Amino acid sequence: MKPFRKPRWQISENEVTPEHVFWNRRRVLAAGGGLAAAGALAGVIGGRAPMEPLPAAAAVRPGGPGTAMSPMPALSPKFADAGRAVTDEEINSTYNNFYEFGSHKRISQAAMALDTEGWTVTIDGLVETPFEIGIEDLLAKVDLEERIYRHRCVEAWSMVVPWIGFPLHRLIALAKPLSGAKYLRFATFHDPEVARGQRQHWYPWPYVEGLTMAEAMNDLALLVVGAYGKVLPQPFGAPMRLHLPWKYGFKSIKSIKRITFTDVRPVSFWEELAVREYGFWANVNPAVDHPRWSQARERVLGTDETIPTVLFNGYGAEVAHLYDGLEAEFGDRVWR
Ligand SMILES: Nc1nc2c(c(=O)[nH]1)N[C@H]1C(S)=C(S)[C@@H](COP(=O)(O)O)O[C@H]1N2
Ligand SMILES: [Mo]
Repeated sequence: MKPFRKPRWQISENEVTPEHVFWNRRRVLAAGGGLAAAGALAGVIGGRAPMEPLPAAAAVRPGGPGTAMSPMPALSPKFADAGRAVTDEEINSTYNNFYEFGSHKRISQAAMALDTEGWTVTIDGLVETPFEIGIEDLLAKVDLEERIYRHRCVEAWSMVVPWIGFPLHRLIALAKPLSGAKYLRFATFHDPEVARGQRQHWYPWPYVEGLTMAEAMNDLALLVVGAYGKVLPQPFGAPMRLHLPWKYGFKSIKSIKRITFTDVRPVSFWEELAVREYGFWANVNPAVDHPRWSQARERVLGTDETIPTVLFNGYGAEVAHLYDGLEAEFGDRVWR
């Protein structure tokens, strides 16, 4: 996914806080006990003057990204087995697409700079009443479950991930969309100070993705807040991302800040960059090649294997009906 050459002046990743420093800060906070102690430490370590009052959210957040999910949600019987081995966590967390932090795979350290404390998501557009909600408050309104999903990137590699999350239709129920709402538009943050990839101004930041209402209501569409038994770590798209296992990976937007219900089909980040190569539907289909490479097979991360790619990434029984008759209107666009 590289329509542009990386310029020579691109900032190197090692200017960002090393991972071990970050994790130590989290551990100190967790061990700090009382809120006052945690607050004082956060003030000092975070570089804030000790006198300055801390925002409440920073002091009371029980577990930051990467801490154990507690209580651990139950494994969904329907998605307990993806038919292939779960990808090793270490491999998965050091091979990521997260262009906000660089247009390459080794963004995991840089992404640690993303501060998710006090993170809110705005729900707006064609809904009864627009609102902004904190992640903790949102999680108090839904039931979490663990689901093991296959993931197929448009770049012809794949992995298997034990996600923790809740169906997107639960959030849609909370949002109470109006009858005119036909699409959901998802957008991430825009903070070039922290996300240095966003200084690459030729990209159309923020990252945007979209779904039809019918796709979003499908039970497979998962809002993800954890992985591998942990609160979702930053490289995976903390604090909340989408996962759509039947579509190419770029549809599964990370670090969501805003969900807008609309009657206009959203134009996604990749569609805007290269409309011939990446479109709105992007359903996995081994028979329709990317303009620059075959989609017939996929490289399985963590193994030496390539395996045949399967229509809808093997989730056709759940989602194929959503696309009945669509090829007549959109042709191959349904598949990229
Ligand atoms: N915000 C944002 N979301 C994103 C991306 C991105 O660059 N930015 N990359 C996408 C792509 S191409 C893929 S394959 C998956 C990768 O998810 P992973 O890093 O957890 O494997 O995230 C998707 N979501
Ligand atoms: Mo991807």
